[in-house]
Amino acid sequence: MRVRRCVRKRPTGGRIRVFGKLGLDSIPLDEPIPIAASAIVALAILSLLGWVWKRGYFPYLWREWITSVDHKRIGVMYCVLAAVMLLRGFSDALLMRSQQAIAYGNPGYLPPDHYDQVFTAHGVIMIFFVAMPFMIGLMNFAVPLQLGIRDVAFPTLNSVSFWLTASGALLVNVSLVIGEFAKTGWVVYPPLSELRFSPGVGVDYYLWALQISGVGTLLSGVNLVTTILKMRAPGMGYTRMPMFCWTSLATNLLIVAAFPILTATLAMLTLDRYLGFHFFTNELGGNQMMFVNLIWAWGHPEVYILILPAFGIFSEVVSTFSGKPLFGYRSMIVATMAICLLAFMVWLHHFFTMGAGADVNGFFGIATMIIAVPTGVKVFNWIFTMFGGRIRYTSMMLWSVGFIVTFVIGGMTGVLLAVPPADFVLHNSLFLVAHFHNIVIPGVLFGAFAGLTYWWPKAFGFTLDEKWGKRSFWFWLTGFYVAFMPLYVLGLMGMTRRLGHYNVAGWQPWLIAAGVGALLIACGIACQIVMFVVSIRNRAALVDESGDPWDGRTLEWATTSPPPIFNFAALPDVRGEEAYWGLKSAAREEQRLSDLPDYVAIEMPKNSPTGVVSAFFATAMGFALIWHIWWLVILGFVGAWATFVVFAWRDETEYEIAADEVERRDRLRREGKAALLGVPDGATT
Ligand code: HEM
Ligand SMILES: [Cu+2]
Repeated sequence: MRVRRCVRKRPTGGRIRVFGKLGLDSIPLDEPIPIAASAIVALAILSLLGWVWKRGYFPYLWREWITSVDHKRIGVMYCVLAAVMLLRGFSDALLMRSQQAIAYGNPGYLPPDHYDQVFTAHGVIMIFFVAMPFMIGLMNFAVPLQLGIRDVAFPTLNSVSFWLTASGALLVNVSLVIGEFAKTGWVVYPPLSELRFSPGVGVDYYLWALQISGVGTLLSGVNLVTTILKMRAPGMGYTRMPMFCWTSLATNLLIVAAFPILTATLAMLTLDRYLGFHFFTNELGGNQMMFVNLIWAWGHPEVYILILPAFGIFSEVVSTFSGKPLFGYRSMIVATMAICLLAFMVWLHHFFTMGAGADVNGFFGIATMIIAVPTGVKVFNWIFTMFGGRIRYTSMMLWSVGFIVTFVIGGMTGVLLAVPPADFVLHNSLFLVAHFHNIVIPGVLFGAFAGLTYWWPKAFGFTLDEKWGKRSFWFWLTGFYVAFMPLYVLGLMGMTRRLGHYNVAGWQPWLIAAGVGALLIACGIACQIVMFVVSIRNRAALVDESGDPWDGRTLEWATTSPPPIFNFAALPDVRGEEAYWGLKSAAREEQRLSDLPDYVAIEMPKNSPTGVVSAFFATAMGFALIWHIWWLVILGFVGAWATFVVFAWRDETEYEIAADEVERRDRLRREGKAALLGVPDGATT
């Protein structure tokens, strides 16, 4: 995200350039903002690394986290990645909000070249490296626990997926210092993104960052679909799965179906840019509308890939904190699968103005509106779950109620945009920008925050500070309204999106208001940082001994907090919906815990550096492809491939945890449960 002159191929006079297009002039030493920003970031990273090194934490991090194939650890790392990238994506948002607040009748402080990179980077980072890793991380963490199993289907592959995602995020951040990022908007429409109009490396950073992380996403989709279809605890039929597992299944089916489209589309644009193909050029048979069709054939399902897991989280939270089973569980499943199917039938609403004609537009407009039906079913189910319940207004419940109210507004403006004649007026305006933030902020971010707070004690053994959590919620909620409601007005006033400066006096007050909203959101983020610090400091007081701090209903609360590496000493025997609630009720009624199982040794997968090492090579390969450093491309590719093969060849991929140890851990768990439920300790009987 920085200003660059076009990097044109220079005649090399017959010399071979060892570093491709890369040279000292690729680093923008003459531009203070990116250089200062990256210097600060580099300093922070170096001091963090220095601290880790000095304290001797490196071996621990390597052994327990970086090479871990444990789904819980990988889930946590995804969330850390998402949280860090949220800070980056939000800084971009602050840059845009402050620029637009002042840039009436003057150029503001960000030159156009720079501004264009900022909005592109913001969109890309928020979608691919904040929303996606939050959702994939939470699914990774919670789904195997909820299913009552020990890990995902392919644990090592899971680690590969994570590290490839991290590799993509790294490449996007490298573009801040070396070269430039795309200036095309986050869906890189040709012909603007073709070599002719974007000759720099910005679009290439975009292409390779998304291809590498996209492979990771596809693999994790395959992994989770397999896990959910094949690996549930005994007795856990499909209609006994927690709602979060259902929405995760739908999400991962969408990933498996949609991400290959993205891969193919970006590959074709890559061929255009690297080898002079003409898939999407204006001349020689190319068709740019083909790109627009394809990218949205992925892009619309992507919206549901992000939102469905959040729907699942809200379902768990609303039911738990209303003290009731989820209302209309089966209708919720039908609604989820209906959304999953409809997600593939509406993509054309992203380009009603293409000129497909009234009939086609009418069809896609109506198909889009139909999605409101299953979504409405869900909203009513959440409300009916709360109705008559004993509601505990924890911060998680606040995020959920804030979501329901706000999301309904965003949904309605979406139905409005689905009316083709209305879209002809509003498309490409700030009305659209307001609409989709009105969906993704409550729908995805609030869901992620609710999920983080909900499962944090499961991951770390202590709860998060509620006072700071609630403060953060109120700042985020009010900040959202102040930042985005003005954009609806601005859209209706005719302000188009992606404007770096403007000369309509009437717009400025609304843009200043939007800037104030962004500052309120910044306070919300600050409260979250305080929340983490305060909670970690007070962890002794916030400790969760029972493994079940929220009086939960699903199986993740049956094990300890944090769970042992194998999650469950014996796989739970599921006898109905809400498996853990059933176990708890039975224990209370019979005044005893379930019988002691026969403890046997458990085999768990060994940690593996496959993920991190192959992602290291993949990053090198991506960087080399961006800069045309062909020897490094080959080295990176061979390295990644060889790593994969060498580690796949290992004979011993599992280790054993002795039955004694399993028993010891489980007796501790039973003591906690006995104390929680007020029944005599089953371990002694
Ligand atoms: C947290 C507060 C956020 C603020 C203040 C914010 C602000 C903005 C602004 C000012 C723009 C440019 C609008 C224009 O075209 O003039 C924008 C664009 C965008 N934002 Fe956000 N945003 C936020 C969060 C998010 C989140 C959470 C996501 C997605 C998960 C997101 C996705 C996007 C996308 C895709 C674009 C379009 C980029 C493009 O035009 O290519 N934003 N945002
Ligand atoms: Cu759409």
